[in-house]
Amino acid sequence: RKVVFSAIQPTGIPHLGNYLGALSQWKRLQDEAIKDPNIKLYFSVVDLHALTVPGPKEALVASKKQTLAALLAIGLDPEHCALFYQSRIKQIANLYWILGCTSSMGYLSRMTQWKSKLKLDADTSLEDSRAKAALKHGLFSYPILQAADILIHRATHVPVGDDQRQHLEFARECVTNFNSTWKTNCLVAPETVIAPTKRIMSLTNPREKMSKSDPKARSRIHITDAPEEIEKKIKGAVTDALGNITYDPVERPGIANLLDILSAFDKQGRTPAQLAEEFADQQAPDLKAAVTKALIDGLAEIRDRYQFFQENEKALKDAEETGTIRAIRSAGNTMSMVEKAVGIYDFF
Ligand code: AQP
Repeated sequence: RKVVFSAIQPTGIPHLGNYLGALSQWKRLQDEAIKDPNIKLYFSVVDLHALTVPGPKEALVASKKQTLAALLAIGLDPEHCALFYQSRIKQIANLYWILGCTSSMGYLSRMTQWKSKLKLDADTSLEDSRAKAALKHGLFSYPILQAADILIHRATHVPVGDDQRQHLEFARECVTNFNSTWKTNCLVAPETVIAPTKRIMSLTNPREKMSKSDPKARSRIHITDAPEEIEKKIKGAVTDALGNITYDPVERPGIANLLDILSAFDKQGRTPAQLAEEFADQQAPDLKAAVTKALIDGLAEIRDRYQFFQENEKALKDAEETGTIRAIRSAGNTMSMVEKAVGIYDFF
């Protein structure tokens, strides 16, 4: 039995990093699951997580729709995987609370993402009580919510980017704490599956990862960008003045990023280093032209399908409904076991 869970935040249309680092792997897993009925897939749009950075509710509603349409556009099929909004699975919040009762504050305080947030605020003003008040509990405890997302389906495999490694370790810690406290084995420790593709970097600052929340729209390629947008963004991508093409992610991150992208879309499956050799006598504009063409061709089908799903709300609703029913069934089974284990299942 292989149960796969993975998730994406509805914080905007997915970009090339989300696609190459996560979503394309989801599609590959679906291809496997079609051949093997022992593989079950749960892919969630985690809208409760998005609330850790509050924004206008209209923006969240729009982003949820865009994200779901993008998942369908890349070829995920509700017949073969459960696609659903996190907030529709009410059992997740129940499990979140129960896990929280056996989670260590110390462990949560040591999470890199929390520490970097603390440091950021400490740099602003250590003594400023307003800065401390601005730190929200949701940001501190969201690894528990993430653990609940995974454990509610008794997932065995969780494909994620490298930045999520520590949170997966925490989810396994939740399983150990829960199972040993309640003398049960009903929760399953998930395995972390790190995406094979490297991190895709920002086009405007290739030392930072490409991100949905970067205020510079030019820093990322959305998987739904029109050919002209792709051309403009790649033309403006920051490279260097060293001339010729070599693959050196440390010294030449901008060029290396373009080679990584080209390699990911290369029909012949050439590595970034092999592509660098092919382009050895050429210049950055030649490489950029090749990347632009590869992206326009490689994303064309996704763009068309996205348009279709954006305009067909019924198709979106049907897909989400099918996934939600499946996810609620799976979550309900786990929660019955969990409630029995802790003693809140029976009326008397
Ligand atoms: N640049 C990236 N390269 C490779 N993989 C990436 N992922 C994100 N950025 C890159 C992977 O995409 C999956 C879904 O990400 P998410 O939306 O849940 O959150 P994130 O990692 O925080 O992504 P963003 O784009 O940076 O969003 P914002 O700006 O909203 O925080 C994850 O598996 C992630 O590793």
